[in-house]
Amino acid sequence: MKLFVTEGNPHCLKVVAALEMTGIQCDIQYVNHEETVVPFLSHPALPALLLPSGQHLFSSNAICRYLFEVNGQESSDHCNQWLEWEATDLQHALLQALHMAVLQGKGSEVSKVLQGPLNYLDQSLSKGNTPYLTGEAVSVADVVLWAALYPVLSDSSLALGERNSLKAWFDRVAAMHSCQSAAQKVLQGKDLQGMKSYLQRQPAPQSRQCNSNPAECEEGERAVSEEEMEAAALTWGKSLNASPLATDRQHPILPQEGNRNILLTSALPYVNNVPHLGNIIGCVLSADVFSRYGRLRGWNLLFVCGTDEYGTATENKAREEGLTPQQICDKYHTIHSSIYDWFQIDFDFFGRTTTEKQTEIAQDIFWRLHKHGFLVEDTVEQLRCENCQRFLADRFVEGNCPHCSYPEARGDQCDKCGRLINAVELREPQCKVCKQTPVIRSSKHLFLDLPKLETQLSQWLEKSTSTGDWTANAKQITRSWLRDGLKPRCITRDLQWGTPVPHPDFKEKVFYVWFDAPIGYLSITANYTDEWEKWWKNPDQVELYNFMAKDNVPFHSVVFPCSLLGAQDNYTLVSHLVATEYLNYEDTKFSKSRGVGVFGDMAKDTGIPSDVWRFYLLYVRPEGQDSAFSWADMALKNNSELLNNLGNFINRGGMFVTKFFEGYVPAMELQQEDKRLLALVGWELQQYIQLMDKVKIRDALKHILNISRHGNQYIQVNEPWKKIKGGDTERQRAGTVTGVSVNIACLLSVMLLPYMPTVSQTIRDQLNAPPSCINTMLQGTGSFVCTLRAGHHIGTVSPLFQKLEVDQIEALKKRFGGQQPEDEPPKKKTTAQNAASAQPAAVPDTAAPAAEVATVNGVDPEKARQLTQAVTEQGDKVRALKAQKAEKAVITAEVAKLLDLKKQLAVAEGKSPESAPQKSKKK
Ligand code: B3M
Ligand code: ZN
Repeated sequence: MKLFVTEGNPHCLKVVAALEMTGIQCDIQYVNHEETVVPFLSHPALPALLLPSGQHLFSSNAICRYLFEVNGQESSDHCNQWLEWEATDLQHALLQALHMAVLQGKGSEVSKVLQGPLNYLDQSLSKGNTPYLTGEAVSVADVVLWAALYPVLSDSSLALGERNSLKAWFDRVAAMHSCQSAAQKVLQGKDLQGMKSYLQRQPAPQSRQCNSNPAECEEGERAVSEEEMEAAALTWGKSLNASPLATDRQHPILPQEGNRNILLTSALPYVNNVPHLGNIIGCVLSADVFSRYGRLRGWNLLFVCGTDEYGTATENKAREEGLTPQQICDKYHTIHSSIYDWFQIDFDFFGRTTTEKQTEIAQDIFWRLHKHGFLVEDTVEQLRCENCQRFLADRFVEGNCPHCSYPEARGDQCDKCGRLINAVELREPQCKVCKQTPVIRSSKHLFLDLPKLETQLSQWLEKSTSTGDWTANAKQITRSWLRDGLKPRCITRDLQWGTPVPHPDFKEKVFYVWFDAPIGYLSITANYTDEWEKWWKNPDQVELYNFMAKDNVPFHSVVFPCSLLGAQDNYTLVSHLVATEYLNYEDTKFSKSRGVGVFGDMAKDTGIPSDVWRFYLLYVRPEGQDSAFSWADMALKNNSELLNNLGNFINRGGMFVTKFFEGYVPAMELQQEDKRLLALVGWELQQYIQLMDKVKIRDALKHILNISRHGNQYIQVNEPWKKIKGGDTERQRAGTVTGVSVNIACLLSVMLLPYMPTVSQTIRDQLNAPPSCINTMLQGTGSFVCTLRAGHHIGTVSPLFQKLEVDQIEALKKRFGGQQPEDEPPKKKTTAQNAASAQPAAVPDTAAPAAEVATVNGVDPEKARQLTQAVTEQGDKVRALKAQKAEKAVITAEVAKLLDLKKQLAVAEGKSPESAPQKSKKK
């Protein structure tokens, strides 16, 4: 038997403790978090126990039970019941608690999540009145529960409170030698932080009620102290910054002494493909959000990107389309540019790699490496496809990975285990184009001597990763590269389409794309400004952020830095390496060849605004874990978060000013309740800034939505539409609530700017907000200041978002799903059709045109709209009641009303398609 465990994983603590306690003979092997031990699981599941039969157990409680059974201690029903409770109730709360404490720095709030299960356990122990959970002797249940609770109960900083029976039991189990030794082995004496890397790999836990019914989900209000309230009120009264942020950029942007100078790159997209949503969120969109944010923070920032144009893939595409490689590059460079334009990616410069500057700089780096002795010559065996008459570089050969046996490994890298591969090492190689088996031929090549640079690299990495914001995956991938030991990397290729190798002995060759492409960052900057070296040879004054998807990490953290270190010209190396995980499409992968997924050029044909696309992609940004784009979810988030939450709140504030106060912001007299809200909002703003500074873009977005949720609740509780009809005091109260609300709306517009630039501007236009509101609120740690003072005249208010209808989403899903390409080809709209479709969300040429949605199935759109509004309001009411800790019966009654409204709404908008015959447009 063999037990596979990993450090810092609380489930591994259970099994190691069980092993120690039972004394069963079994090898323990420590593996890293990412390693997949159980062959048929697509995700690593640790711990895992390899049984003598060759099978695996991979549920920690099952492993513990098995070990006890082997030891002759069959688990009783009572025992099994505890194991069940642990796996369901306790684990859920624990994961949430650990997530809060370790990843969100909210240790003080952990007791809220844990008090339920801890009380239950304490009471059960005190009732049972036995030393152990199931009786007089220790059982597997004790070991499992003890290990599960160990991380939180042994950390006094969490202040979980005293529970006598629980404490006595816990200390009793903890005192056993086997438990102590297990804790030492798995957690290595580290505190909760030792579990960080494990937790970062877990899906973010959701609070339980929210899963099923967000409207009734009680967020668990944060407790606000008197001091916080007073501080918030003080901040609120501060004056606006005198000088608005200089928003027009003066090109060329160059580093300025004494400023925070940020050079920001997004991985250079391959020119030969239309990027899909996953590519867009991984690189350009994430980088865009951060650069917009950075500019708001007043950093001196340059954002460059461009198309990566050389290499076999381009040659191949040219062959496919009957064009020259240059023509392919020109054509697709334009396509890329227009896609990024549509997505409002605000590059300072979007260049390309096939330029003279590229040749100049790449060859210079090459000669420097040569001069300093970091290039070595070697003869290599290469795969050549005799059928296609060419050497099969990198991506044009596929086979079984020599390391992990993944069957679709490419010639340069395996997507499964992430390791680099030499094409000739692939088992059962195949030419990707013609599927023939290639032959091996030898030819002389140049190699970058990575082993010789390894010490220098490690020293630099040590510093960069500890001072900079490297994402966990970036650090982990880099670490595993170094751990495997560096090998020389071939930097030349037998191709035509590339930067020529200037060395006379290698005249026929070009540089390997991955040697060449990152130099593109430099050459693109050089095409932007002649003073490019002020950015790229200025490590003391420039911070470099690289944005990319995780498969690009090793080239940016190991190979390219080695090129620059070896070239010895005082280059600026990456300070912050920000890598996303993968975005899937529904429950599969994006695939151009299968026609699955939404590609950049199609997004605009959906009629869904660019800002909404941005919002949803950022909402599901694969930050810390893979995520998926889902149409249904996009519709849900649009309708619930954008329309009902954010849009609704902003619109209500503005409408009250317009309707009740003739468009002038009323006088505000803050009461305790208002100050409490200011404190809550201020806290969310601070969280947003902290997260954004650390490039946690998706997490930060949630705090924007929290603010409008607080705002909606505040309006709901205070009912300004009623108070405005009352006496003086009441009217004044309506004024304060309205004034505070529009000011929150203004703050929201600022926070939204990086995510939804158009909507953000629209809000400020509607509120007629002063430009200086932007930098006033985003300065330092953030301050929520009253920027729309009493007497300020706002503009015309109108709704910000549109509902996405079920049928419309279904139609889009069909169109992009790739399931029925024969019967539903994604036809191209003609210009005339485009112009004719007045409905922005119309899809005029598919089976279920969205423009018809409003009139089919006898749906009464007006009724549906009213009901949607009613559901929102009722939801807010329920939440408000819960927040006020109203009587249970009252809450239950209101929840029943809410459910009923929802039912009515469902009827009003969504008769199932099979029950209702499709009517034609003309009735
Ligand atoms: N073109 C790969 C990619 O788009 C590559 C990135 C180059 S960054 C210098 O995934
Ligand atoms: Zn071939």
